[in-house]
Amino acid sequence: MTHVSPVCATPTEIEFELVGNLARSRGTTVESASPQDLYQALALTVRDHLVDRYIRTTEAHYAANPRFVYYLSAEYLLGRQLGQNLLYTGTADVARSALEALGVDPADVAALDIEPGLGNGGLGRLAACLLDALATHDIPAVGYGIRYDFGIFKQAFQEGAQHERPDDWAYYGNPWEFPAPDDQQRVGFYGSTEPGEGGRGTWTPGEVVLGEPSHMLVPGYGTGTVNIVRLWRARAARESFDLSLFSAGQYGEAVEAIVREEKISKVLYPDDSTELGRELRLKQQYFLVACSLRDIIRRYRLRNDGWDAFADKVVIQLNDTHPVIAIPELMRILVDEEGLEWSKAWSITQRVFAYTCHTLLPEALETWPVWLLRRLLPRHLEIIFLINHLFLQQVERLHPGEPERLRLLSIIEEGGEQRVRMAHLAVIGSFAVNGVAALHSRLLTETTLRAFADVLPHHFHNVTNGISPRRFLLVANPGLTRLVSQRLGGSEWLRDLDRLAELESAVGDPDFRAKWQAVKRRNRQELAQYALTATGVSLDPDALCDVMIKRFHEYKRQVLRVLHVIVLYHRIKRGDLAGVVPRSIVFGGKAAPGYHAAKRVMRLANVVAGVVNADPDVAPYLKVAFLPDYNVTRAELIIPAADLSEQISMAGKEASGTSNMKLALNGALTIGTLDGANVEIRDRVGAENFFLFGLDAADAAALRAGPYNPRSYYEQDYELKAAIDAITGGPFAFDGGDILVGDLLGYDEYLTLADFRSYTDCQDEVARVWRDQDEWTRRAILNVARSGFFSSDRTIRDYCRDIWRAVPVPPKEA
Ligand code: 26W
Repeated sequence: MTHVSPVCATPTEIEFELVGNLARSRGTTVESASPQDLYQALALTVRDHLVDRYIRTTEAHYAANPRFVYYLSAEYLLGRQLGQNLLYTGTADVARSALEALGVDPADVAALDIEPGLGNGGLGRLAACLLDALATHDIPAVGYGIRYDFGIFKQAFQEGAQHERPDDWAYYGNPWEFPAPDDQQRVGFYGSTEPGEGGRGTWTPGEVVLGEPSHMLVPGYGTGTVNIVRLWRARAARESFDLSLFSAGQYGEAVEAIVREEKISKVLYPDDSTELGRELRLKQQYFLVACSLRDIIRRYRLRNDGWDAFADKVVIQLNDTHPVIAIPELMRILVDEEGLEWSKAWSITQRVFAYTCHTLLPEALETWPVWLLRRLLPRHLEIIFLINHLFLQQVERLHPGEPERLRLLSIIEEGGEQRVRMAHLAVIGSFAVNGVAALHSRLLTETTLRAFADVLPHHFHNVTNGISPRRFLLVANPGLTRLVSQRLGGSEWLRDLDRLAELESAVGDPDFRAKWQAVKRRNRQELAQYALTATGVSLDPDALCDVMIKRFHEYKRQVLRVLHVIVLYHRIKRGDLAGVVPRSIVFGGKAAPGYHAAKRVMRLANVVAGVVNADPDVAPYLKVAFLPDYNVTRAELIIPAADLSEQISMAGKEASGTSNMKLALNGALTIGTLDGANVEIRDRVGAENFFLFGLDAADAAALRAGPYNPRSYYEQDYELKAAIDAITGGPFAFDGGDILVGDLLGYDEYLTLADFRSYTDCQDEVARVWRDQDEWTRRAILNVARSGFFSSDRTIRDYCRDIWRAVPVPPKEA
């Protein structure tokens, strides 16, 4: 393993570079620089320290002509870049001193750093954590994505209801980005096809849009490797501006084509796990795929000829179904444009793609209407039909006379409007399919993709998700990072997270536990300060910090969390304090703008927060802070302060979860169901250090399948009844509360009421353990010590070994 020593820059050198960048790129001086000037100049200064490494990385890659991993993802949540890049280049301390010497508060500059919010939630942040680990382990890799002008909306609350504002994240420019207009691509849409021989065809698109790339640097930690993430932005061709219309005074019409074409990368779809099926979304997907495949081929051709080596030099990981149209696109390029035989092209294609599924929810499995594909991508539809036909023929030969099997496997969903099932296309067109946690991978083969597990048993893998310890410890939690480094002697553990196991011996050390508690308390204090300015809620830094941060979705059951908060409120009001400890309840998360049921839960959480926080009787015991606009930056503030991690989805619904890992690695104990990666977290940290409650996936599925009567739980549980009644008629009534309660009592799709008692009793156990701070701290330390497995480095090792067959190519030392 190479280890790169931090660059030898002194405060004076950094100051010199900064002042130089202020002059050359901003045309100003320290005296007259605006805060934005200082931020941009500092960003360029830090960036300069990565560029040498990037160039050396590309040289090493060129020389080795290695197998490359290409990660195709419609979403990336990279988080802020400044703090990370200062730490990765070892310039954090010198930069701070340099700014101070110039009379500038480093915090003011850091606060201006942008967060590219180019994703919705777990899937997007996972992509960023994987890129970080790829670079850290010197794996030749490029991430491909879309450079949305507007990222995930900014969230604010008005009377407790979510309001969405556009996120023009790069309004003042993005200093971390390198444009590469020379690598522009042309992407066709619509038009018509002509049939040819042997499965070949010719497509004449009716519209052509340009894709212009830029890239951001993805540095590895403790190594010289710097990879890139290449993001595509749609640009209209010059001819799209109609000068004659303009001259005739028809200004709007003159730019109509430009607006239409550039719309493709205008905005991220803010829908998490709900299928929308809009034409623009499919356009985005094909735009990403067409540009990226062309770029991959361009890169391949820099060192290789012909197609024989393609599948050895290229592996393309499809991040969920969003980029799956890449499969027919590669077939189209190989067969129609390159003139390869269908079977040869198919064998290359199948050896190039691998597919990760991130969900179990049926409504999140993308399907596209056949009519829409026929209109937008007519040639791709023909290819999909041919792929399907040949595949079903093969199945028919192996299992003759089983039409039901064919119906289940077919890429085309029949009955009603014909639709293309993108997950089926993904499985058939790739050499490996993986789920994102052990339970999820098993359930995929037993339920969602069961028919395929029968015919393609060797296709299926599990690769449990992981998180970057650099982002979520080094950057987010400097206090804990320092403490661990002191104990372990140096910071090498940040590249080898299994070494956290050495903390086990510290559990019995009262001095270490005291330091641990002091770090937590300081982090809670910082969170409290932020919560006060952002929401006006004052949190007690000594109270149990009880955190639920994730997208709002019914299956995640934020409503269960709120019901328990109401229970606590009622207990405190009636003086029943036996099971009560002071708690700060923290929520963070966005709901898809059109997802009304999730928005009602959000509204309820805010209504409860308002009542609870205004009541002096409960103030010593309970505060509720719903921090608006949850994003990576906010996560970095909340997670280090957390003591309790709420992972309470209905078992069998959460594919993996990753906030569960982030929180455990920051010393929070989990209260959770046996869902997603919770199962593996509990296996590793030990059942005695995990608060387990609720139905497991099998029991939940069985209960859901039979007659289920949520009302009986309501009628038989006094505290549950009181909590729900307080929403319909009591202090927590709000516009929409009746619908929420009606849903719960009438159908309760996610078995909230069935799990309520078990959850509430488990929370009593949480309170009991919290009273014994030494015991709590022991358990927290053990959670951290035993969570090394959840590093994205391990995830990358698994992918490299089981799926990608990729090996490190370290650059030469500087
Ligand atoms: C078609 C609309 C749509 C949009 C987003 C469908 C599906 C999605 C994603 C698959 C949703 C997502 O982010 N899934 C999450 O992926 C994480 C990373 O693997 C997991 O940890 C979460 O459990 C899973 O919900």
